[in-house]
Amino acid sequence: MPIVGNALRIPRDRPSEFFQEVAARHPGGLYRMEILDRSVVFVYDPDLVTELCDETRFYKPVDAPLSIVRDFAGDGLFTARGDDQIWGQAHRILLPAFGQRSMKAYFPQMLEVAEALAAKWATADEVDVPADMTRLTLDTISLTGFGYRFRSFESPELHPFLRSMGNALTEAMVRNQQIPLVTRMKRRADEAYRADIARMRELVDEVIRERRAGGDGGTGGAGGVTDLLGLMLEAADPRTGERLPDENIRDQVLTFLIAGHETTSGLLSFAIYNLLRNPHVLAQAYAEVDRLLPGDTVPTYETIMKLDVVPRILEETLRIWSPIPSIGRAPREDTVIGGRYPLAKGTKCVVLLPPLHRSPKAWDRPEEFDIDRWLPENKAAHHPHAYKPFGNGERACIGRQFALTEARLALALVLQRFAVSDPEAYRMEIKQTLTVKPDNFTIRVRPRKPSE
Ligand code: MNH
Repeated sequence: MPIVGNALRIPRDRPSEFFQEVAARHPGGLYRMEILDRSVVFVYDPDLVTELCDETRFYKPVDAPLSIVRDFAGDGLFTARGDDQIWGQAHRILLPAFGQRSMKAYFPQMLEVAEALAAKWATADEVDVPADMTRLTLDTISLTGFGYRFRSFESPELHPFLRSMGNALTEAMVRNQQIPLVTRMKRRADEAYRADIARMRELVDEVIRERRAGGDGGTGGAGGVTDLLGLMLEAADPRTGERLPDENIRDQVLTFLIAGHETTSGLLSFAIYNLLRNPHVLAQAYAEVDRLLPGDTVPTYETIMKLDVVPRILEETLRIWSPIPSIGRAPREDTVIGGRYPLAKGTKCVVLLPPLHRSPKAWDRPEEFDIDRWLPENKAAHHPHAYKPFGNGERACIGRQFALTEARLALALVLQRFAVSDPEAYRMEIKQTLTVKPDNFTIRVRPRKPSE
């Protein structure tokens, strides 16, 4: 259609499933669609994606929807433009907070939050998995990153920050498919959007204020390692010698509060779903946890790093159900991919992760949940660019190790303590904001008896 293109055909609450359905009808591995004033090329053939992942030819463009998310995440790492020097500066300052040594230092705090989840589940019968995984991951990033306690497990309601965040992300998605004139006309929606952004910023200011009032550099709880906020407040960029401006610190804190929890809670929820659908894998996982964490052994960082089945469950979950359904790429110059598809400089390309991760060209029995794909001997034979749950290149996820450490621990603790089941055999319903996760997913949990 004129002006809006195909925008009206794209369902607002599940755009990613729509793009996937179109992909299923176009087995060639790419298609182009006009959306508003943009011409977008969707790509999911592993060999074409390989070309898009070449950093000398393509970059991550910060256009819609990320340019809309900038309304609240500003110049945080996720939404900053790659050629803007603030991105490099923040990236270099924060990188040390994501190394192995930091993960080990955060471990006691990760355990404290995981124990809060286990304590809640010990007295529960039915639990809302995505809601509790959201509590877990939000409390974990805020405690380890900023020394701030949300205490989400103490409240039956999710924290108001999450409501504002959910509203703002939903509005960003709506705006992504709406012409700017309509966005300007919807005054009410705009007021609500601004109010939600203001509420999120208030919380960020409180987090920073608390730290400054406390007077320590963030080396407090984290075993002598400076946490994210400590680094941002104290450290200078090794290259330019400059510190981050206050305004950028606010953008980063909000970015980490969002990026640091939305995806990992989705991963954990999808992982539990996969275990329930695949009882033989669940049995393998119980056997591993009983061997490494018998009885009520308290998990240590070292034990968690010895797990083998649990991390393979997480890797396979990220293949079949990627919490981030797509990443954006654009060519630096006019180019041709696949030897025959011309792309003009700056063309918006979207790598669709679900069809890439299930491409028959790269994966045997792609629909099957098979954790043995991730055995070292099988991994070596994978297509090099058919698995991108953490994105690509220099703009790939900085929090990957953080997420995987946190998720290994949480899943291991759940398996050590609980027999999980879903008597009603949950059927997957996807809820999408910027990320996707299961909706209305409740399960039954029972404390485990030694023989179970
Ligand atoms: Mn994470 C970027 C996926 C957990 C912080 N993350 C990305 C990208 C993907 C991604 C994909 C690249 C997006 C793009 O190309 O536009 N992230 C994940 C997944 C998980 C995850 C699947 C969990 C599972 N991410 C985390 C955690 C944190 C985090 C945990 C923080 C503690 N992620 C980020 C940040 C970026 C990012 C910050 C932006 C990095 C950059 O561009 O410099």
